Amino acid sequence: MEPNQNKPDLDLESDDTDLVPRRRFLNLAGAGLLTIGFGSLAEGFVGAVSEPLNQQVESLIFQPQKLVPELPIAAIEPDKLIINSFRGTPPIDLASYRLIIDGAVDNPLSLSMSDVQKLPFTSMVIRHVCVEGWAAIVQWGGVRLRDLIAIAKPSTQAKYVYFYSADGYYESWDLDSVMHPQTLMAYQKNSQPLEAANGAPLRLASPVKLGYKLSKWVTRIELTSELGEKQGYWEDLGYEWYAGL
Ligand SMILES: Nc1nc2c(c(=O)[nH]1)N[C@H]1C(S)=C(S)[C@@H](COP(=O)(O)O)O[C@H]1N2
Ligand SMILES: [Mo]
Repeated sequence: MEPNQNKPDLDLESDDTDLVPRRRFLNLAGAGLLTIGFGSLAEGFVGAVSEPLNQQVESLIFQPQKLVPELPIAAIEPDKLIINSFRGTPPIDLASYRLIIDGAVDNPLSLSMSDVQKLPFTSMVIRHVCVEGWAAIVQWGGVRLRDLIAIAKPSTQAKYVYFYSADGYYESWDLDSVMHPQTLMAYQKNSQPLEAANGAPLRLASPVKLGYKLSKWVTRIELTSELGEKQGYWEDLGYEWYAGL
């Protein structure tokens, strides 16, 4: 495919998944970040962007972050992941569902699940740890959050990331942990489509954070320059903010 430099800029509401300027993807692909399924996503791209990512984000992508060892698929413990929801499972209509990425970004996004699923798929088997005293080895499949964030083009002000969920849950994270290569927006659990109770259509999954940081039913990701007074549902009740594993 030849890049088409003459087409107009993005129309995020259109049906043909013009979510990303084409050259951005070529850049990411060149960096080895988007290795699977690249062709199909590139198919629909229009426009061109020549500015580099901001330096902070670029360094988070290119400086290798420490990987948490993953476990074999045979180690999964399907019965051990306890549904832990402060307010039950919110109803979500998949047809109208959108993941919003906004705030301190130059290219705000509104993505359907089919848009999200055009990004490279990643799978990992890790331990989910809840502060309430249980843990479970789980396989999660989905997209790297940093791929989504890179497409949204964080501005230099971006330092923190808020996650808002359909049940009213909210969380905030440091940008490093968000950009960690093992932090996923997951839509698969133990090789099956993610179930509603576990956060479908999209939830956070990461081996670098405790269970309460791993928001289910995420509808909006907001990049910010500061942490507000509200930092997270459990944090605002006294739990630790960083909550690293
Ligand atoms: N939106 C939302 N996300 C959430 C929660 C919640 O109540 N609402 N609970 C958290 C807690 S404390 C844990 S341990 C995990 C549990 O995930 P699971 O229900 O899929 O086992 O989800 C986290 N994410
Ligand atoms: Mo938890």
